[in-house]
Amino acid sequence: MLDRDLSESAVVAAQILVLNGPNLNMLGIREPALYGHHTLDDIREMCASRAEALDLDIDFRQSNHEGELVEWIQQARGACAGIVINPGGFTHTSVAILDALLLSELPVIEIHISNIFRREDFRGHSYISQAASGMITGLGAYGYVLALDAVAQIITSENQG
Ligand code: CA2
Repeated sequence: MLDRDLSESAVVAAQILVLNGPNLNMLGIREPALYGHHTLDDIREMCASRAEALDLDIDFRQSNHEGELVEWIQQARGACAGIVINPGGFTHTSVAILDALLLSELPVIEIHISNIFRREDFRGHSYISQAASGMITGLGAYGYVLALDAVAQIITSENQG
């Protein structure tokens, strides 16, 4: 009985870092035709609700600063089980974020609210994709929910050996 109690209390939900890059704090305020009506707080709530259903903990963050995003990714190594990232404009410019994600050795799902392949040519290239298990693009805020499903699936299959 004691053994069973100990093993049950040792079960801790896996933590997923959900990162948002520059200008995503403006969601719902401007350009709804491109990015929809959801605010970043709405998306945080959608993620929290899905994470609860999936038995995951989420750490949901946004920064306009590349170095801060790099530091958060470095801290996730060893502390988190996976990363969901919408790198915003850094998608198309940042080798530093790519390197941090590769160094993390964590499963990464890249998410974009808009379909980056239906927009300007420069948005069709992502540095981040080199570190990502997969990308969800163009499905609006719902893409974040799908990204959590995907990362949960990857973690489960990793744990099953
Ligand atoms: O579609 C996405 O999620 C993007 O990552 C959004 C980035 C853009 O640079 C990427 O190419 C695709 C831009 C985020 C800017 O967010 C805004 C929110 C409200 C109003 C204006 C911009």
